[in-house]
Amino acid sequence: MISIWGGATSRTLRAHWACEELELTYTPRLIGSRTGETQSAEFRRLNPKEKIPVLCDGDLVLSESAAIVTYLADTYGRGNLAPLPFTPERALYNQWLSFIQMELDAHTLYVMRKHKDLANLYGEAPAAIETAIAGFNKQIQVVTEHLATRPFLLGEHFTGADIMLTSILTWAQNYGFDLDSTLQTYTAAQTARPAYKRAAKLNFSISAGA
Ligand SMILES: N[C@@H](CCC(=O)N[C@@H](CS)C(=O)NCC(=O)O)C(=O)O
Repeated sequence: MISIWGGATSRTLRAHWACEELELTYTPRLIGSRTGETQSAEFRRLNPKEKIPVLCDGDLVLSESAAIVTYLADTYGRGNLAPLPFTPERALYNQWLSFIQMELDAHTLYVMRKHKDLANLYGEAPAAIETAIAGFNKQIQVVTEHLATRPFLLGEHFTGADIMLTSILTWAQNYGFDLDSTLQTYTAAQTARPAYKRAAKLNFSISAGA
């Protein structure tokens, strides 16, 4: 039996969305960030990092949104939501996932989140925010150019890499980034998917803490 812990954030949405694309039966455990729920003894036993999302599937306990999306794709999609391992396509999938997590999430949007929305916790850092905005604007151009000639990151098929990227693009839109028309069209197409809509409805049915 699969359960997904966490809700209300772009990262937890990724896990719910992968489950919905694969039409899996799963139990959502909708705890929010900064509500104190990630510090409960029960949750800390699953993830001592005190971070969501976390997937439990039988004896497996897995954190990190990209790892969860890829595990679900490999285990239940079997080539459907991620290219098969040991192929060049899989290498490119890995490349996009690393790029998205580092260059579009951790080094840029998450820096803005920490030092703007969560400045009460992490402190004000205007110079870091400025660098993060410039970094995002530079790196996202690579994605724009890539998507100008194909519908999905991996070409003709929707994969977990598109789940990861779309969660970044909607996050960027919420932060006021002016996305180019290629990215707007791409985001509109992915967020129109029935699985996205089901996942977003569930994921955002709770709020994050203040
Ligand atoms: N690299 C991790 C990041 C996870 C993360 O930072 N999650 C935040 C919410 S988006 C969290 O759990 N914060 C804990 C808390 O604030 O209580 C992933 O992609 O899953």
